[in-house]
Amino acid sequence: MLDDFKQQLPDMDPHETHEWIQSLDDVFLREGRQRADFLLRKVLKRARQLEIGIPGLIQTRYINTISPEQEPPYPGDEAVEKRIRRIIRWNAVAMVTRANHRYPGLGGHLSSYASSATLYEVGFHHFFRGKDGGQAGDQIFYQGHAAPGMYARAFLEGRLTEAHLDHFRREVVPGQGLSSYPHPRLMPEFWEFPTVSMGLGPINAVYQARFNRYLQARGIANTENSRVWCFMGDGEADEPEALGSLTIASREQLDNLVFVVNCNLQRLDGPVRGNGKIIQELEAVFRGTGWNVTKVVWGREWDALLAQDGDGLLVERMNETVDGEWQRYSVETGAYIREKLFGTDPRLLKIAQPLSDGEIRRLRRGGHDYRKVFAAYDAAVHTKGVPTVILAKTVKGWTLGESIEARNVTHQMKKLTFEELKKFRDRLELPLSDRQIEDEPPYFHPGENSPEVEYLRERRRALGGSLPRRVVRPKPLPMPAGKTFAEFDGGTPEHRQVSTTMAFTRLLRLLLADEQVGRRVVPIIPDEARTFGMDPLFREVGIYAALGQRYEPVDSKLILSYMEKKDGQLIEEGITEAGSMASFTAAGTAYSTHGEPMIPFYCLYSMFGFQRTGDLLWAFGDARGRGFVMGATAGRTTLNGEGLQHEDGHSHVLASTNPAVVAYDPAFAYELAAIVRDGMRRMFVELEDVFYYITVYNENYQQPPKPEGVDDGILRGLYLYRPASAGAAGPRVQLFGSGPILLQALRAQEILAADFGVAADVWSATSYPQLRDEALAVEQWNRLHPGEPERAPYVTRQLAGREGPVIAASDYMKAVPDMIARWVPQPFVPLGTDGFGRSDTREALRRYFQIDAESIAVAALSALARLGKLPAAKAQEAMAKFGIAG
Ligand SMILES: Cc1ncc(C[n+]2csc(CCOP(=O)(O)OP(=O)(O)O)c2C)c(N)n1
Ligand SMILES: [Mg+2]
Repeated sequence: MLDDFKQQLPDMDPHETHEWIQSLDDVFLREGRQRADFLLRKVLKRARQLEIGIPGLIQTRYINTISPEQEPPYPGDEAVEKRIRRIIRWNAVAMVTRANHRYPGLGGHLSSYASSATLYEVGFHHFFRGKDGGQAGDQIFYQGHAAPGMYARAFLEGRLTEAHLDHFRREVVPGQGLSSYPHPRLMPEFWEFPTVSMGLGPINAVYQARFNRYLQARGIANTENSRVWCFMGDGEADEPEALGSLTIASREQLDNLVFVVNCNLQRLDGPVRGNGKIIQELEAVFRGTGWNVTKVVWGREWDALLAQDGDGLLVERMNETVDGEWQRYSVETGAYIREKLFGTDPRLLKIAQPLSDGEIRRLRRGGHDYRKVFAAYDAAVHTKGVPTVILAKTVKGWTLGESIEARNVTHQMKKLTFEELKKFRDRLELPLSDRQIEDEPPYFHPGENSPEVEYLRERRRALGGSLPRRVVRPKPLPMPAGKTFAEFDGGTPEHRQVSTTMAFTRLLRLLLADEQVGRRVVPIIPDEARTFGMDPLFREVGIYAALGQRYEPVDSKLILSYMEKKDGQLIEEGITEAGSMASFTAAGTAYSTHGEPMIPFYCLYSMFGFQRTGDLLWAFGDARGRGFVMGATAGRTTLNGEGLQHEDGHSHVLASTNPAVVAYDPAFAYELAAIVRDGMRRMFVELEDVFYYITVYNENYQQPPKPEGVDDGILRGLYLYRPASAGAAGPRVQLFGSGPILLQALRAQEILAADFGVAADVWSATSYPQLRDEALAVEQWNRLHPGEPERAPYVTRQLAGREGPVIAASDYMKAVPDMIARWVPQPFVPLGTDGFGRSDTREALRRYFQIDAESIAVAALSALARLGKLPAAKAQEAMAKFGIAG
């Protein structure tokens, strides 16, 4: 108890101390708790002014942080802005209602935007900077479910037509549809940041603000005039990603970041914190992590009431009233509110007395009062050294009428009835007749030359152009010098055994040193650099650190000491795959956000990529991010000692579900180099919106030299690496191997030849997903061209005329080689690592999963026996010889 006030200093003057405490006791006894509380807060405030260093309270009272006398004058034309808001509100509702009227089941949301319209409109009119004249402007993360409001605004501005609005959620016709939520993949000239998967907007926003600083510090882009605005829901704050990375923003002093939390007290099913107070809870979290917090709880109508609250009773009542009750007040009459909120004390009733029931009902919440919102934004953009969060209290479904406003079903409402529309129209004072809205609500546009449209356009012109808007200013990069990749083509000498992870690290170092593109390379590592042998980079390129290095590192005497610096190139994220993904996203989209292509290499434990942060990787694909994800320590048996939670045998299955991914599982350093080179070409020269997933392993072996003419096969996903020796007799098989398991296939080739007289051709399968994609495309072509000669997929052509069954072994699940099974003309036997991993030696694990050389040989013999090309006894003999149980 009271530990936070503990201190070990001796009391220099106990008498004086006693006097202070005595005075407090007196106040408490004579004047009560409220007065004591008031005085203490005053004293604490004075202490702050004197910079005594008392930490701030993490929770303040349930009132606006900015008091009325501190509010700046409102700079806009309030009447015109009000009409603009009303028109946008109407059209957002009209769009969703028409869509669901015509096509029941299309869906859409009315209430999220209805509660946040003012929050956005104040931003659009007075704060959000656009992208005209080649500027990056602000980066704005819109709440996904508020998208209808953004379309309605773009319509008023003349950027979208009625035809566009009438294709809300009907996107199959190219160029016409409007996507349900912010999806750059679907509307590449409109949306920039995918947000609708709750929590991803906030975490990506934090790292976006951080990456803006990185670009600035490294002299790549001037991002001083970019501010990141993140709009999120109060329910969204439940997601771990939403609040999990707040400390980085305060630690790195990201005053270029503003969060706006739309606290309508409701999520999808019901209240966010019915028994508590979400605003107070969030305030404590944000203040506790060092953010500047501005609460916008009450609209201006409350100011006069609070001004009379000399006893602090009203504030106390506000403090103790839980959110479930506030929500209730939103749907109740003024009389009810008078009785329940003010009726607890005659003094409170007296404060409310001059107000009619109607006026009590119309006491607005802060987030609906543009003056309060403006004051909060204005304070935020003038705050230095810390990020700001604005907690704005609103009503979900505000203005939509009694049956929707603040009801628990509000989130699910997809259309308004005729009666509701009439009331809505009246409330918005729009000149639409009953007849006009009878069938379905028309869109309302006041005309090209109306004061509303002119005002809105003028404001956007002054702030640098319309938003939301995504701009790509194509800037192809030159290819890295040929020598960067050539080194890997020679292989390593026999005594030099290296893993593909080591080869990759070498390649990354060469790329970083490359004159053409080196400075654009962004290595991103979640506290795993030493595991991957990348620690030399700490010194070579430095670790990005907003504050530089304020200490002498423990290893400063070593050549490769830990080096943080303000313009460091490597991003060492610490243990956060989600944060690393968010950095990867900011870097991988910098080509559009800032017009500066960056080449991120995100190096992670492959188990903790698609599995742990699959949704962020999905959003990366949506955002059209470009870059390399390097799944290190790959393979369920190659990473052998780490057991069930580390040994990855399925990331390639998960990766194959992301349409933007180009995935490879190379065996040799020269393959890796060819793949990275091609990735550079496709993403940064040809500007394709794809990203690469490449697995690299930690098994050391001699890296062979590159055979002639295999580049095409490496990239397509399969090539013949080592055919059976010329003139080999006996039955034949085809062995596929990927990653280090290719070495097992090669050893199986020797076993089969030496012990069983079977000739095996060995292929390197660098990418089953690539083979599959091509085959699917060919298959579709054949389906749609029934009159033309059938085409054969690459994999089928490669295997045409080859003899014997195909045994495909992988350190991944059988589902990975199985991706091509349909197009393999021969009998196909996938071998893989299905099931949970476990720890043991590599040899034991590979035997256990039946992907070692002996198991591959047995699989080959068994398949030959089934084909009648060998007696079954041969396979049984092999099983007995190798101790493989039946
Ligand atoms: C990861 C994820 N889970 C669930 C959903 C489904 N969902 C959409 S909106 C919503 C409620 C949003 O509530 P809140 O964040 O408070 O936003 P509001 O609409 O109230 O502004 C939910 C659960 C989602 N979009 N993303
Ligand atoms: Mg909400």
